[in-house]
Amino acid sequence: MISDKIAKMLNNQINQEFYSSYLYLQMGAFFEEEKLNGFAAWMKIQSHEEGTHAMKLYEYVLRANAKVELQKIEAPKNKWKDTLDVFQDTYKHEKQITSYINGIVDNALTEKDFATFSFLQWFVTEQVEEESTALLILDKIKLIGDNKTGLFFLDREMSGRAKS
Ligand code: OFO
Repeated sequence: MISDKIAKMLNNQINQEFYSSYLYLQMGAFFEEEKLNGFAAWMKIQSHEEGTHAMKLYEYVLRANAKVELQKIEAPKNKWKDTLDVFQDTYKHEKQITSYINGIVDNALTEKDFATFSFLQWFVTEQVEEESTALLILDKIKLIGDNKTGLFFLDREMSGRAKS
C-alpha cells in the first residue's frame, strides 16, 4: 500500500517524534533544576504528546502493511543558558519538524499516495499549532526580559497547561 521510500520516511519521522519527546523531557529536567515548576510541567506534557505523535505514525505504518523499523534515538542537548535559550531551541526544533513533515507530504503527492497524504494532514495542522505556541511563549519570554517577577507569573501560567 505504501512505497519503501514513504515507509522509510515515516519510520524516520517516528524516530524524530521520539527524539522530540526526549528533547522536551530533558528541557523539563532543566526547568526542574531552575525551580521553574510550571515550565517543567509544560515540557513534560509536551514530551508525552510527542510520544503520541510517534504512536500515530507507528499505527499508520502497521495499518499500511509496511514494516515498522525503530531506530536509535539520539541523545538530546542537555545544557541551556536560560529560559530564552530553551524556547529558542524549541521554536527552531518545531520548524525543523515541520520541514520533515512537509518533505513526506511532498513525496506522498509525487507518488500519488493519497492515503498517506490524507493521513499526514493531521500533522500539517498540528505543526501550525506547535510552531505558533512555541513562538508565542518565546515572544513572552523576550517581553519579560530580565524581570524575575514576570518570569514568576509566566511560570504560573505555564503550569495551567492541561494534558490533552
Ligand atoms: Fe512537536 O510536534 Fe510532534 O514533533
